[in-house]
Amino acid sequence: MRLFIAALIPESVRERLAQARESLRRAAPDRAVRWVAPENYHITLLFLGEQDEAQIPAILAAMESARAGVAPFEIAVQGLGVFPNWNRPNVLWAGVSQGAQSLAQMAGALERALLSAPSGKPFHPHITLARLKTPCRDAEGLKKRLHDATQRLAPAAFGHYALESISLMQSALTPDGSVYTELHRVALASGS
Ligand code: 2AM
Repeated sequence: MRLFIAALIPESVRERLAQARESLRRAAPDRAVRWVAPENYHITLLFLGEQDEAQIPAILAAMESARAGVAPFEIAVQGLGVFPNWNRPNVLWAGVSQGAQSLAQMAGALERALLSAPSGKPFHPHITLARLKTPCRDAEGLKKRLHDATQRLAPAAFGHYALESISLMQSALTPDGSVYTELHRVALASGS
């Protein structure tokens, strides 16, 4: 089974992101842009990839230890950008302007506990809104339309919420795209 650990997003933030998605989609209605369905929005803490079901207890234990000492904290979702950069946009994302440090602390602890070879890549908490297939026809035009549309949405504040748990998620690949299911939820350590 294909697994990842994520911080989920409440309905209020999801709705505001979905509104932005619609205005971006109108600005760049290209087939080269694969829009993520709003019900799938999340912040990935660690992608685990294909895992045996027998690994789940060890993964839950790592989640328990990563949340130790992390009380529920505020996450503000704000800003739009692309990975790796506007010359070669592959992923269009919404960013995190508050709470990034606590997310990074948990992501680091999960990576140390669960990956034999840490990626070494810096952790950039984000919500993927779309994936771009480039090169595509009129790639320059697409980049410009998307760039201008994201600039128009600035400062692009999508709301904030208290993160109270982290979730073990399963990703099933289907012809219609990925379907995510929450398998387990681990509460943050309230009061510590
Ligand atoms: P992304 O949002 O930046 O694309 C489920 O696939 C989640 O795991 C996605 O949010 C995805 O991040 C993240 N992820 C990280 N590395 C991945 C990989 N190698 N393959 C698929 N998803 C990955």
